Order: sequence, then structure tokens, then C-alpha cells
Amino acid sequence: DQKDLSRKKSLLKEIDFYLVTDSGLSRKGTLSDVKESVEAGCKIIQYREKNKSTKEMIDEAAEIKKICSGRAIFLVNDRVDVALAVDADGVHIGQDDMPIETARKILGADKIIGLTVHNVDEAVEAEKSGADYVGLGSIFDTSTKKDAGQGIGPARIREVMNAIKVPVVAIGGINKENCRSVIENGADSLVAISAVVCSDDVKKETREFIDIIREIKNKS
Ligand code: TZP
Ligand code: MG
Repeated sequence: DQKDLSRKKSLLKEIDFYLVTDSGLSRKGTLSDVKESVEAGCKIIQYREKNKSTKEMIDEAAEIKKICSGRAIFLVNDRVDVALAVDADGVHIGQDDMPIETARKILGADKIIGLTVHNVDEAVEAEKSGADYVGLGSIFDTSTKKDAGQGIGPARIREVMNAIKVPVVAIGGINKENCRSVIENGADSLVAISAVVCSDDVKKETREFIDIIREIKNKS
């Protein structure tokens, strides 16, 4: 309902670390990664699955929803149909996916929609189109997403932050060493995929990211 939605949207502002799943890179599997990361305090999970059938995705998404229930926001990457099928909290879509206006029509007002942007112009456009947050990237070079392009550098985060009001989530090539520069440049939160899911201890990595991010936010 409406109250629930405004709570979730304000929660977006309080997120520090944002986990995106990747079954291709994961050591212990997506469900294990989600469970460990949520246990460590991660408040938002995006199910990003490029290699499974729709049926497999719906089954897995239903499991992720259970794990997240009452503890973390649960979004599905690209697949508006899968998000609807399991009644996820929303979707994260890219510039070449379903247009945001169309996704909004299908999902309704009470779902979260995040959009990937690469620069200030796309960020302003995303906000105008009703995005609840933007994912900005790739910040650094990364091999996790083949078509991510060269890193734009953390200084660009500030420009985007100054241009829009919705939360900005930084993504791409972020690790525990360079994440300081990301938060220092104003990002509300950040995603790390390989730095977390390629680890043997997803819980510990998540915890460490959260601790570093909070420490920097508290200083500024
Ligand atoms: N979108 C832009 S970069 C990226 C996505 C999904 C991959 C980020 O993965 P990693 O391993 O944190 O660089
Ligand atoms: Mg996409």
C-alpha cells in the first residue's frame, strides 16, 4: 500500500551497500549470496540473471523474495514480468530495456523503478520519467559487464548528484579500496558485484563494505 511504498522509497535514501546478483561469478550460488548479504545488513537486493529460463527465474525470485521479506528491498533486473510474477518491490532497467514510462504503466505507482544512466543528461531524463533512483556507471573499468564501456571516474558522481534529487547508486568496478572515493564524491550508495560474490565470505565482505561506507558518510 501507499504507506509501505513511501517507507520503501525513503529507505532508498538510507541504503549504503546494494547487492546485485551474478550466478556466473558466484562461488556459492545466488540464494546463498542473497541470504548472507541480507544477514550482514544489506538493505537492497537486485536479482540480475542472464542465463536462466523464465521458469527458473520465477522460482528463484520467489525464494529471494522470502529471504528479503521485511529485511531488504527486492528488485528484479530487466524483467518486469518476473517482478510482477513474484510481486517483487520493483525493477531495475537499462537504457535499452523497456522504456520507463511503459514499465510504470505495467507496474503501477506502488513499485520502485531504478534506471541505469551514464551521464548527467540521462540522469535528468530518468528523473523526469519517474525513476525512483538512478544507477550510475560504470564508475571504474569492469569485466563483469561486457558492454559497460570505460569507467567514467568517481568525479562524475558529483555532477549527477547536483543535477537530480533522486538517490544515486554508483556501480562498476567498485571494490573496498576504491569505494571511499565513490562515497566521498557524494554517491548515496554503491553496488559491488564481483568484489562480493567472488569472495568465499559474502557476509564478511558485505559487512566490511557497509562499515567503510558508514564511516565515510558519518565524517561528511
Ligand atoms: N552495470 C554497470 S557496471 C556493472 C553493471 C551491472 C557490473 C558491475 O560489476 P562489478 O563486478 O561490481 O564491477
Ligand atoms: Mg538491463
